[in-house]
Amino acid sequence: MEKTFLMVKPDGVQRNLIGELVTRFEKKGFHLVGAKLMTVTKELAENHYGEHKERPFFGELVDFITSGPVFAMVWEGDNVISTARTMMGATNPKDANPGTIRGDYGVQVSMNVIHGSDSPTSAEREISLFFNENELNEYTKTISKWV
Ligand code: IDP
Repeated sequence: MEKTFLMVKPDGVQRNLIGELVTRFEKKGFHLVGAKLMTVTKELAENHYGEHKERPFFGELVDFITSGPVFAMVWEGDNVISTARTMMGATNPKDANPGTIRGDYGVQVSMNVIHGSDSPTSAEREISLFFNENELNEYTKTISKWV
């Protein structure tokens, strides 16, 4: 079953949105496999956002993601990578549709509430950057056959 890495960014944690965001993915029917509140080190931030190293906002991005705790999660489900991206909305909250997470809760592109892997390759990479194998839980809910 497909897995993705989702992270409530420091602004989402500060604004008490963890529960709301977890609820959205739970109610959608996705399956929580791992979760933790953690502070991202500079090294982890630079690795995670490595593809943006040459962008002018890279320093600001690393400073922001390390500025306070994040809530890191692994979710499982059919097509979860792209469906979670749809639920998150466009990168810039200005362009994100109402009903999406960034459309409903974000204002600025630099503080856009949530991160989600954008492909199977990045999901695999990001899950292994943030979680050890023993932090991922394989279990079945009886409801799983209904969703
Ligand atoms: P994504 O988070 O929707 O996948 P990416 O293009 O991978 O978007 O960018 C990573 C993060 O970098 C974004 O979520 C956003 O917070 C930040 N970012 C993107 N563009 C800008 C910008 O122009 N200024 C400041 N931050 C930006």
